[in-house]
Amino acid sequence: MRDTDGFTWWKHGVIYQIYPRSFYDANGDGVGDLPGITEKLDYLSWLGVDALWISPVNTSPMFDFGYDISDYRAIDPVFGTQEDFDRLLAGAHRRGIAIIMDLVINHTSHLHPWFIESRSSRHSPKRDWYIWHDGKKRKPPNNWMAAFGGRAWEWDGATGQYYQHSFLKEQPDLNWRNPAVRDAVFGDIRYWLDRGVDGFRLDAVIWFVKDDRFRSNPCGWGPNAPRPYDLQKHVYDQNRPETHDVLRDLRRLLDKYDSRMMVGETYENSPRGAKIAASYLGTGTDELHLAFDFSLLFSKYGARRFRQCLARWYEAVPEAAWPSIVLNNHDQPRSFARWCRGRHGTERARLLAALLLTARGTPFLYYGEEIGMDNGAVSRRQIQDPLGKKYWPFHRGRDPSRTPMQWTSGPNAGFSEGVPWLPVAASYREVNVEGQMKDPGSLLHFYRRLVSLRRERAALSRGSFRLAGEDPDILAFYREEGSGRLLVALNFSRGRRTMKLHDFIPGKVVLSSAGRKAGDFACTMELEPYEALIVEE
Ligand code: TEU
Repeated sequence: MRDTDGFTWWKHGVIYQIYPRSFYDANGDGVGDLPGITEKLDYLSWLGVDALWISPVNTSPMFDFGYDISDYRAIDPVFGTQEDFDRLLAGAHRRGIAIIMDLVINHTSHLHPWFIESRSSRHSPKRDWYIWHDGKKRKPPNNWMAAFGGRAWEWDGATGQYYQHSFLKEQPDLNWRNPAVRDAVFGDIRYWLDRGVDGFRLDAVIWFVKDDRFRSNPCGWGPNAPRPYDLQKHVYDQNRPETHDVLRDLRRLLDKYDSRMMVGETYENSPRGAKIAASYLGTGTDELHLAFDFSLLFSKYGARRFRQCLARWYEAVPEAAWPSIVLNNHDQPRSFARWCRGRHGTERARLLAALLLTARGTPFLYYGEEIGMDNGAVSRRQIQDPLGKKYWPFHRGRDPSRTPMQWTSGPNAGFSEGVPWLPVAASYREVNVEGQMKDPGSLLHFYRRLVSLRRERAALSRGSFRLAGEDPDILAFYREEGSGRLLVALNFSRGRRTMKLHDFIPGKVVLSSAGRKAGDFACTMELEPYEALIVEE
């Protein structure tokens, strides 16, 4: 891709996540598709993003909406054809945009031919491609739970053994200790690399390898306790050391190609998140290219908390590696719903935009974040997500952050001419791309300005990072590269605040969310309520 002097696309560019079912529906069946993404490439290029991560589009029976793959080499007909994929790839590359596929290899669908063969008999040559185990006195082999509810073990009456699944029972876990599994999956990965795909987002990395002695987990108290899954410490079914071997092998495979990358979903919802994510970066050059620390995403709102998240994350990332920054994805409530509802919502959203796009690390934007999309309301009848179906009303599932992209104020928010697979969120009349494109003062234009600033100022995309001050309401930091030094100051309070900085040198405004003109002089650091200010010294 567009690697030029000092610019590596996955380090210095901006990555945009698309949930393909919900982005744009080109054929009117109510489900977003690949031709829909291709149609919107001009929009994405106008926004200025450097890469798209597209949630899974491979053939799938859709028990988990694509996170259960039954053919790694094929495109599911609901999203289009192989040719549609090639057209998208070519169209993106023409515009200098890289394509990152979602690689779901912790598990397959239970309808993948490998699993069908594996479960056909205890003597099947593919038996050991999955994790089979005898029961203990008619009970599951150990106490492992599935992240999506119930036991991690499903009884197979026909062959008299249990198989293990970290998520749904329709998502049996592959046995990554088996070299034949590596060879087969690596073959499928090579297939996409040879077709020109630029990178992969690796699903569920921390679950790849399980304890070889199948020891039961000790009791514990996790983030969503008393959900049974969080009543144990996941010592033996997560973050096993051998997972690093798999990543090192994968890295060697990718390194045989030019400028390809992989970013791992290194999930953890605890203060250990940064350390765990960073551990999968290996030495910085031998495992993942990028990992996700979800601490910001799970954090409460506020300068102090966000500062602590950044500090921990940067401290954990190895010297030779590179951080990423993320506030949203398809599994969690939208940042707008978490932090920006009510008065001053848009101002708060601007602060988040500035944080995402000026901190050090590759920013990941989630579709709709750039216009301030809120969670949608999804009634019980409309629920699609298996998690919501299972846990309603305690957990309403992940549908609210997956509602259709809001393109216009017209029918179905301009997403589809059919009946959308999920209802559009009520905010679409006021919050949509068409309206915001016409308004230079909109959130969308603010994002676009920030994205282009990163390209103009190497200090923002590549520069060093140093926290400035300890103010409880203001998150401020210096970004420095060569002779360019920028001060970024984000006022998270609803009041006017003056920053005390012993080493502040008055400078020119580069960007302000509170109406100051670029080029004006900032001689004191008095910040308006919720102001994001970038000053060049
Ligand atoms: O997610 C794994 C994961 O950690 C989350 O599922 C998380 O535990 C859950 O969403 C909390 O609500 C990945 C994908 O991102 C997710 O969409 C898939 O459903 C899952 O793997 C299974 O493939």
